[in-house]
Amino acid sequence: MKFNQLYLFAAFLFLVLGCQNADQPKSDLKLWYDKPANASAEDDKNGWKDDPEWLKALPLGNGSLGAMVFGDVNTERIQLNEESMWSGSVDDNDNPDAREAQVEIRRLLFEGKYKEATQLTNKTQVCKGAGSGHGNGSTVPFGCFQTLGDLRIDFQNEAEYQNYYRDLDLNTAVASVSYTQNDVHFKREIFTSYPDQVLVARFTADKPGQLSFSCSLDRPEYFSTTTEDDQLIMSGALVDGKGGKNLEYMARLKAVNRGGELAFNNSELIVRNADEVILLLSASTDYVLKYPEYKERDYKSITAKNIEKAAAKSYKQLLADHLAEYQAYFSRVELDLTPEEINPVPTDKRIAQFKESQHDNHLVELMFQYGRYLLISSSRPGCLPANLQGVWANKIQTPWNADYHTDVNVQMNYWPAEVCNLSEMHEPLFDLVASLVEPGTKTAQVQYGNRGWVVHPITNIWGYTSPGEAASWGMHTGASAWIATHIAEHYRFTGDKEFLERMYPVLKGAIAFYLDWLVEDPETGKLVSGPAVSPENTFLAPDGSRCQISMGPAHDQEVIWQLFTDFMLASDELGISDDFVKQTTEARANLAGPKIGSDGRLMEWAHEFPEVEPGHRHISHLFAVHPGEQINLQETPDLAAAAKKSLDYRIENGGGHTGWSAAWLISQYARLGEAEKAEHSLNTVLAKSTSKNLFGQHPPFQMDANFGTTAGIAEMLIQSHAGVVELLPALPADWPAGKVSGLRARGGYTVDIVWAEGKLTSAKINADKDGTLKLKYNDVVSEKDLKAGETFHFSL
Ligand code: FUC
Repeated sequence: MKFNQLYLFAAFLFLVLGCQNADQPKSDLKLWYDKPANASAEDDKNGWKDDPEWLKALPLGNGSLGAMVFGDVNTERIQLNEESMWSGSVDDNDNPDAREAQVEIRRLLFEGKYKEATQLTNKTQVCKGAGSGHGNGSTVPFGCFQTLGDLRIDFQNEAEYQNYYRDLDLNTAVASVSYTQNDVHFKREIFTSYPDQVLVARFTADKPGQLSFSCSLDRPEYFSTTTEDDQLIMSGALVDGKGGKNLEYMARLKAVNRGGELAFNNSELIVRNADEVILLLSASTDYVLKYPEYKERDYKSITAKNIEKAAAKSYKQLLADHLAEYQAYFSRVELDLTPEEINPVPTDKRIAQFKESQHDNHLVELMFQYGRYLLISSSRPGCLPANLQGVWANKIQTPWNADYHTDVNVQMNYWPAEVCNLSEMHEPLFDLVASLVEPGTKTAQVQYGNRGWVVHPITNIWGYTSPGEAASWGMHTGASAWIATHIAEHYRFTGDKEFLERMYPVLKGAIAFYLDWLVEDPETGKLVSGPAVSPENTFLAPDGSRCQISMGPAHDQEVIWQLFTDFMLASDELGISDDFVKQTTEARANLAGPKIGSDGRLMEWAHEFPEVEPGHRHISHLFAVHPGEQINLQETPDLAAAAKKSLDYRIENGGGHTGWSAAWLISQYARLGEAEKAEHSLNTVLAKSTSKNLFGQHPPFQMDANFGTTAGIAEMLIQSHAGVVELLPALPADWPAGKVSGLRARGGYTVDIVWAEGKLTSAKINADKDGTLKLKYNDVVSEKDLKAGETFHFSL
């Protein structure tokens, strides 16, 4: 059969099969490659530079266990993570000198003496001790999220191989590798199971007795291996940053073979001539701090029990239980941008081609779902939240310690959680916030003599809440307000009153801090926050000096406004109207609000200062546009127009140059109804800040860009922050037809949308509870009373 006949026949097949699979999950949600990642490449364990081969490996995760599969043929490498694998320890970094100097700093700032104030702030307000070690904290108490180690599988075989293929299927969260060698077809399937808390790797061949390999476990430091009960065990302890050891960990590997035999020595598990092998790996640590249910964690027996339980199941059962749990989350949302064709090249080539073409709608679908996949894989209920690298890190000194940066990064990680129908994945963030109340209360007291609790721009698994070690970024006092705004957001989407009641004291504690922190600006009489920074940004003071510290930076004013608004909503929903609520309401009314500068842009600081870096990556003074609600097209058109001017100016001056920053711009422009500009920022992330395995890039690798991109795409298709559910608020011309199902809207709605020729054709809106739906498309707003469970079919 000649090529074009073959091609026509294939197309015909695709058509028939395509149609048959109309209601099947989209089977093309795969990252795939025709070459392995090189498992023998050395990683730079302490350098911030990315390791190129690691960024070709494929990520798996069950929330606490992370794995990167290289798919190499003769030596496979599965790089491993366990979410609590942190060096460091609980430490006191609160600075008792801060309180006294505060009044003086504020006086200097109100008098416009920014240089003197910045100097005094650097002297008296920053944390005591090493803080985060300027992002290199692996050997100081702050610590660092590190690799658990590597599972290396050596096949002692150098023969040529053909038909190589590897992929990660987002529908199943299974990575697979296959190739032919010496006329034998080999296959590997690997996944991390949440129900069974193990990594599962199955090795098969299409001829009997072909599987022979040795397995070893290692890491760059502080480990030993042994064998016990026919299992290979790696264990050790990490440094506490005070000259001793703290966190203890263990990884345990078991092989279940069919045919052939197993052998052991102290550092290897050896398989000979097996027909099939299932490797099971479990890992745990003695970390308890953030796990409310644990006082003591017997990590050794946890690993043993997980292995025992998993080994009692067949591979089929292990896979079925994994799929049932994983797909219950993943399959809730589908996006179809009706791509003309799916570019039939490996994913790394597609991302390279996108740099030129800037057009690949299926790649946009893939990136959208990949963000959902990564959130499910790095943030399951009961686990620690996704950190700067989700749950994946191959180093000892990970950039910025892979901590939780609270001046945009950890918040961005959770922007997709609600709108992309993964509300349960938000829970680890709330556990983190709740766990910061106790140390944050001490910081509020020691640093500022204030009630309530406070955190600054960085935290870790040891409860760090002190400022950072430099004023320029460390004095972000708006961080606790920002992270606490996720509480009301979760409530707006879920209507979960029990959750709101449980988190109300946490909200109230955050408010209490700001009611004590805010002071009246002698010039305006308005309440302002400070000394504070506009995260990590620098201005030129009237005397020409480069400063960061001021009173009333727009960002702080906006996040505090949002927090007060959230608290007023929560109090109203819970029927609480006490004096404290009254004080909060009055304080909100008296807050200094957003202002428009003489150039028509939204002001970043309370005064018009020339910017040192007009294209700065942070756009913190636009928090009120996104993710906040204080500025929006409907209620504050002038401020929205000024915000758009600020965004355009940022981009004209090189803004959006980090993955997360460009990802944020997608949502910002979408909120301002700027579809083409939102898409342009999306294309910037894909073209400039995306690795071969589609991991986001700061550079180095940083996962917030993935989560911000997924949330940005959703923000282009649906919005509900301004009291209406708006359909297709920022639909670019490049997406003329498509459909999306399962997105969520505030008020408790699940929404499906279909469009063609750039216009809405129909929508289905299902209501969680009784209420009045306000639906907006273009400028038309329609209202509909719906009962709980009722679905409203809307069409034009
Ligand atoms: C903040 C950002 C950086 C980086 C770091 C993790 O400091 O300003 O760009 O994302 O967090």
